[in-house]
Amino acid sequence: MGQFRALLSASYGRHYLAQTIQADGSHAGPLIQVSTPGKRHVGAVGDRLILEETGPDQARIIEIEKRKNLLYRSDAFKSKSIAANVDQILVVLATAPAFSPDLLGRAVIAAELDQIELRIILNKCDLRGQLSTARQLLLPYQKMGYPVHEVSAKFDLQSIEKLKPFLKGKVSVLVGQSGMGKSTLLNTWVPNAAALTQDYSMKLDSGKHTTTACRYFDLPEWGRDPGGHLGGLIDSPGFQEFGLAHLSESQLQHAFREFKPLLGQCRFHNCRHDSEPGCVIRAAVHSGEIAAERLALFKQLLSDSKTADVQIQGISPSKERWSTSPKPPYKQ
Ligand SMILES: Nc1nc2c(ncn2[C@@H]2O[C@H](COP(=O)(O)OP(=O)(O)OP(=O)(O)O)[C@@H](O)[C@H]2O)c(=O)[nH]1
Ligand SMILES: [Mg+2]
Ligand SMILES: [Zn+2]
Repeated sequence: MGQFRALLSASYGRHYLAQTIQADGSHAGPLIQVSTPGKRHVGAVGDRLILEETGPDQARIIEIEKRKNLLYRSDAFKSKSIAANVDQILVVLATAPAFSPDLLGRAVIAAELDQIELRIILNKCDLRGQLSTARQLLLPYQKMGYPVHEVSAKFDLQSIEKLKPFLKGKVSVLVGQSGMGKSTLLNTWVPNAAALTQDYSMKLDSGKHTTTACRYFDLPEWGRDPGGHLGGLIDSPGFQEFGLAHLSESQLQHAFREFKPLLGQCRFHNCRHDSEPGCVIRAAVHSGEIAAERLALFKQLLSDSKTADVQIQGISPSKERWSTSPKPPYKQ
């Protein structure tokens, strides 16, 4: 039986669905149920696979091609992949229900770590009442240079159209809390997404887990860039927590974009910007240059990272157990 290349297009836990990669870069044909021999091949949506047919619409993983990045979240105990090989993260927020600034802050750190482009989409701008509060919360991010797009997926199609040029030729992943409008955005950009979503859920464990699965969708032809690359959009389930316990202290220091110009200028080279004298980061917070919430987030992430270390050295087995290939960034 032959081997062929396919895209891992949906995953729920260890259940994967894949689609054949066509010559034009699109993904077509029936959804293939993928089995993973042993624990060797832990995949993520967006992974490119070498598969071997084992039956009608069934195959096993021979190899996961080297990925350029892997977006995942982790706490002290386990990690969950979101997507692999992404070019862009679209953080979807809404005016109402109010979004969590903490989750936004963490998504930004994850993007910075892998140098993945990030855009903030503020959806439901038709709900005018809450708009100014939301804008206020986004100011620090705008100041740091992250693009913010105000849209209404439901009532302002023009605002959605305007984003299309940013999606062309790229693989973008929609992340955000439940109810922010990720799937509504997807359905506006990819008209056949609803049908494909149904197909995914039917084949993925009899549809029980639709809302917890990550799924890949090809963009329509408008999503092709001048070089001929067709963009894609990954819809992810809404989550409340974005654990980044896998980041080391040094990675954390460098993942805060606005800290960068000041790094190395604190009196102590190993300053944690906590209560050390001569801390330039804290001084920047006092002068209003750096938002206080960002320093608070830094301290929180540093403490999460330490807790994870304790778990790893103590009761829990090695981090290796949840690692994927290539390995996620380890602590230094
Ligand atoms: N007023 C308003 N409602 C919207 C807009 N976009 C989406 N909604 C509504 O918000 C609700 C949630 O939208 P979804 O697209 O399912 O949200 P989601 O982010 O995919 O949520 P999960 O799949 O649970 O993570 C739905 O009832 C949508 O109709 C908008 O622009 N304005
Ligand atoms: Mg959704
Ligand atoms: Zn400092």
